[in-house]
Amino acid sequence: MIRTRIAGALAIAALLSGCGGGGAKTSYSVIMTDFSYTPNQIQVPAGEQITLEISNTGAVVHNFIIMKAGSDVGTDFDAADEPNVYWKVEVLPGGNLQTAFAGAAQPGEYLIVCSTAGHYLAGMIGKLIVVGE
Ligand SMILES: [Cu+2]
Repeated sequence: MIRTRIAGALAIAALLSGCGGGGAKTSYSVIMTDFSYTPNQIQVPAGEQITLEISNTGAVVHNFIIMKAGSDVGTDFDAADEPNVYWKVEVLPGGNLQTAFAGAAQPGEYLIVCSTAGHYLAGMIGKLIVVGE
């Protein structure tokens, strides 16, 4: 009887952990404020459609920008960084929207930044972690 219960618990644990990249999810709620992302790190499975609900509780416009693999923004985000943007969404103060993007097929870490002048410097930085199967 006890043995059966342990086996059952293990089976449930295996179901909850799913397969591949524990902690990776395909949908997130992200809150942007002056000047941070919560959470500031999201983990997604490679090659999946990712849905985001993004709200801006700050006083100014914020962006959620995913930079291309290996791209940095230097000292602050400027026009030279535009070609390295993989995906971008802008949310007005008090705004809230639901959106989706195609998760990168290539596992790795991608920089998330806000392009409003000075926000990167103020620490408005996040990380997208794409994990393989
Ligand atoms: Cu910002």
